[in-house]
Amino acid sequence: MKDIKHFINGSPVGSLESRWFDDINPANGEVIARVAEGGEAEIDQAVSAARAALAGEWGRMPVARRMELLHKVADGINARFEEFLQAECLDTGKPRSMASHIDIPRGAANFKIFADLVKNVPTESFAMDTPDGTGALNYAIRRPKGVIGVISPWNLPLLLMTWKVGPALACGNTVVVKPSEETPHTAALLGEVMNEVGIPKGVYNVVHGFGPGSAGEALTRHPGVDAITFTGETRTGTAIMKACADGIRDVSFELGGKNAAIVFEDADMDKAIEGTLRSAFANCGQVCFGTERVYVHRSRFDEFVERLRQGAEGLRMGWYDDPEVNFGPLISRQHREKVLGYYRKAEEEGATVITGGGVPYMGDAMASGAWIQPTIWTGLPDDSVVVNEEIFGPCCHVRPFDDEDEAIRLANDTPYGLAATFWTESLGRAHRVAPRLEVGLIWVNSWFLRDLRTAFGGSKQSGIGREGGVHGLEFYSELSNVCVKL
Ligand code: NAD
Ligand code: 6OD
Repeated sequence: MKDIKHFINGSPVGSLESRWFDDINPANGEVIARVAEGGEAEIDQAVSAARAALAGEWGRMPVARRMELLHKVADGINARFEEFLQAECLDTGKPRSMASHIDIPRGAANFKIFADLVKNVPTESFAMDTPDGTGALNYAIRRPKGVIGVISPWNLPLLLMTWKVGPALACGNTVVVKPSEETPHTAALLGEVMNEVGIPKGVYNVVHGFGPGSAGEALTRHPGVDAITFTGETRTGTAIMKACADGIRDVSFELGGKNAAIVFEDADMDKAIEGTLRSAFANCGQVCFGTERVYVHRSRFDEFVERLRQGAEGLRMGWYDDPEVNFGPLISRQHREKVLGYYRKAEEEGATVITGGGVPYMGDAMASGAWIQPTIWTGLPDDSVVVNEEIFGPCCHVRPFDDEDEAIRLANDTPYGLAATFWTESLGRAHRVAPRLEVGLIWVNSWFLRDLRTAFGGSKQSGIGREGGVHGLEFYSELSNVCVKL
């Protein structure tokens, strides 16, 4: 059995208290590795290493050299592309077609894009008058914030972890990463790449484990951590924010969503169907900005529901490396129990099940996996639990609307504010509707079309702050003003 260890100060480290947990392939329930569980002691070691690295070679490194090394990290991931791909697919069960187009290439790109960005971002300067007439010059400088704690989820493990590690290192910080307990593999592999390309020891550290009472909580409470960037559930974000109140440490949060799609009467229906199939069912519905509520103009409702049903029933489930497969399992049996609870709840609340609603037959080899059917409902009241709570599974509720104002009101009627997608062929409507949606990410006639230079994050209970492009620099660096009297 393979062991996955922590990565502290450039070396693999086993569990200090002999606590290990299983890494399970959700496609067949098999244990694929034994993972070291960290707690306060391992976090303390990792934070000490990260602080020492800040004060050492990394902290003194010329920016051009730092950026060169980060490019090498991206190249190092790409050089071991197949290994990262296998690791990600085994941890998550996700189809190879998805991981090879999104997870791994974007995971690598996060190092290059943010290195290039940081190198090219200007800071402000202001010449000012002084009473003695000589004047003064103000200019801003950016300094690293320090040791950044990175807590990441399991749905896009490498991508969402490097999405934080890339800009953190580009800004000159060091990191202690707590990857999701469900997907420890690629964070460990990245440690090997860091060593291969010559990133100094202690710059990138990984401690595996769980949240409360384990490595996650220990990281958020450690006084040597200057800020926490977290992607995960809104409830977890609340706990982390409380922990960070001690020491007034900054947080950046990308949290849950209950995202709406709107299909207007003038939509190109082929595109709307194709886009909604992806936004509701890609990655088995485990994408933070995925669609769980669909509002369709009444004149196109029946046509839309029928075509979406056909599309959902055409999805191909199976083992990740089958090129025909485009639908994997949920991340775990435990998560499947949660999602199936919502499937049952939908029926209790009076839903019409258009398709799915249960567990598929996958044959003996995958009988112990976390497989679930893609599911479409109609007919639920607006105040039902299923229409209001984030499920994070392959399911959506479709409801008709009669006019633009009603569609916008329904889309905004949620405590979340992460993403919305709408489909229209009217340019005027596109620009009229977009600013009225109370979310951080708006797609018109597309979904998951993401440029890493753009702002990413949610409003309301979907997050705090924006990462991506130059926006992440506000979190990953400290801006100081220098005033020079002339
Ligand atoms: P989660 O909140 O359960 O776990 C995320 C991470 O936090 C894991 O590493 C976990 O071990 C850790 N954690 C849990 N409790 C903790 C605590 N008290 N202190 C410190 N760390 C703790 O989320 P998940 O189940 O891994 O991911 C699914 C959720 O993530 C969904 O709600 C989804 O919407 C959200 N998500 C949001 C985005 C976004 O960009 N907004 C992206 C992906 C996923
Ligand atoms: O691709 C990205 O930039 C990104 N942040 C994706 C997030 C997906 C959430 O599940």
